[in-house]
Amino acid sequence: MKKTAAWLAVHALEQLGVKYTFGIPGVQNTEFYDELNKSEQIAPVLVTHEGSAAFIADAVSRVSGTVGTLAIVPAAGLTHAASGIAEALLAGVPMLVITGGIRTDLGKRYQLHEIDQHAFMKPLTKATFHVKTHAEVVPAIYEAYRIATSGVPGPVFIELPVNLQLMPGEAGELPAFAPAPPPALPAQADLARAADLLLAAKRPGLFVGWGAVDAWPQLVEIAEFLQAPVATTLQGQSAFPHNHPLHAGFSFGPHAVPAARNAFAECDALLAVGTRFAELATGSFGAPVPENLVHVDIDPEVIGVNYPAKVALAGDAAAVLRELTFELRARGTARPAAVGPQEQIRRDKQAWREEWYGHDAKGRVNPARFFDEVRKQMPDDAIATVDDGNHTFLTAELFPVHAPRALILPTDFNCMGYAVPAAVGAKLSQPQREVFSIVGDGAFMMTCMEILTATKEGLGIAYFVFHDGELSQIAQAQEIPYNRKPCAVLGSVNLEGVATATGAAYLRLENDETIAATISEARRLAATGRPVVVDVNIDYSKRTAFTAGVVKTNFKRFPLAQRLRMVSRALLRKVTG
Ligand SMILES: Cc1ncc(C[n+]2csc(CCOP(=O)(O)OP(=O)(O)O)c2C)c(N)n1
Ligand SMILES: [Mg+2]
Repeated sequence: MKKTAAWLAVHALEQLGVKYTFGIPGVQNTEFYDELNKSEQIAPVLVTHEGSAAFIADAVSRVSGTVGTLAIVPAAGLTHAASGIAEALLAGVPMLVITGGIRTDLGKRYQLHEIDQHAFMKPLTKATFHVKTHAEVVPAIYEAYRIATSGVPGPVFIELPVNLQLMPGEAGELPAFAPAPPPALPAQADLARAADLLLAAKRPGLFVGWGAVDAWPQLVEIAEFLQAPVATTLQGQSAFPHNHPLHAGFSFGPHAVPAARNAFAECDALLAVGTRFAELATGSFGAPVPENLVHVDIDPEVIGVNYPAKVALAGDAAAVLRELTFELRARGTARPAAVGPQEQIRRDKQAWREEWYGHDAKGRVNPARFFDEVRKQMPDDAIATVDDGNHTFLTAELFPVHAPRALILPTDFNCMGYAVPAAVGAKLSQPQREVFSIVGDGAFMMTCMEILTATKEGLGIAYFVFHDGELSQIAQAQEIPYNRKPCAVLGSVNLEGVATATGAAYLRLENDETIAATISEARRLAATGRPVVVDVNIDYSKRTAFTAGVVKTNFKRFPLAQRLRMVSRALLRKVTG
């Protein structure tokens, strides 16, 4: 069969169930765009910046389980998109990155957008494909999809040279898509050892990451069987229901909220599922991980890297947990709730709430009152996209997540600018669900023009911008050691102007009095299919447990001489102003 590579690529994407591509056309992919435009299944969506396109595609993958796809120009589009591609790589999020490519039939150098894209993409993707013939197009895209979705999912890059897109060539018989086989289960003996170890523990605990996000029922069953408290990673917040009596909080240890700190204080065996024990998840490696560690992950390479595991269980989270539950049940009956930490967790959570409610927000918006009202009004399955900053940890400590994949955010790559475009991807792929963002003013400025895409697509998204005028997460880290905060105070941005420029509605949330009415008005406006910018006069004067704890963990780790140097510099600056 003679076809162009543009036709073949669209055919392959259709077979894979792709519904949208995100990007900006250029001379080396207009043919691809023309075929996308012809497709009845796929809608190519124009963005304002390819960096946003990658965050949008990431969100599509995270909330829908399908694979977000980029259609971008080589080199310039790809370097713009790189931040979102890297975020997806470190977050284990599948993505297809398709660029045009320079001509392979001219024998000329210094073509437009000519760089070695594959060298550039190598550390940011799981694999790269440079298609050289028409017959390779469909198999390459199928293989890219299999790689993107199997093991730890991640982005895969495909370059389609413009000459192949333009001119038809012999593609041969088109193959049918065959998915990758499911991963193997761990050995029965290892499952048995894990069960014995967990049952022998007095205070077993569960620590769950994004890798366990599709294993809710299995996690709930094991947690209840063992009466074990459950802490999540930052990315894995939606891997366990926060309204379950065994949910303790984000992470555990000195940087966690009191419920999680106390529930894990005497933890003598940990079942960790779908987490790599990365820096953010562990509060800069301050979490007291017990020696008796059962580590479940789809990637055997991550098991035991930061903390040695007594039992390594490689495999899919839900499947491994099903087998493990079977082993546990074979050894006896579930522990009664009365012996577990439920009552302590309930009391600690309530006291934490009261402490926050007692905090004087000085005429601004109290974060706890704000998040409680959001939770009260939003349906359980509403999707929150969050960015990176102080607002991230406030959300993690104060906003209860009630559905799997219902809260997404940048974590290990930790790229600001995620939340605004991610909400576009979330709402496009889940139009029946409410979508809102919690975004810092600094992060908002990075990608706020993408609201235009939301307006153009008729996407009702409530953007709650925490407007404190600072890069607060960094300013807080500067204040104590340096007694000054260079480059962390933002220029005063007119958010109403941004809303007007992008076609969004605008609301100001001034203080605690109007929280309920403003959130409800934002939801009403969003329901009309229009984005809304809510300018939140947030109070940041109370530190998060995370920031306070991580500062201590890192400080304690310094050698004495360095600690003294830092303290004396801070004191000197305090005295001398
Ligand atoms: C692309 C990028 N640049 C810089 C940083 C460093 N950084 C992390 S949090 C933060 C502050 C974010 O400020 P804002 O969005 O206003 O949120 P706030 O902390 O005020 O809630 C900065 C600068 C980053 N993570 N990503
Ligand atoms: Mg800020």
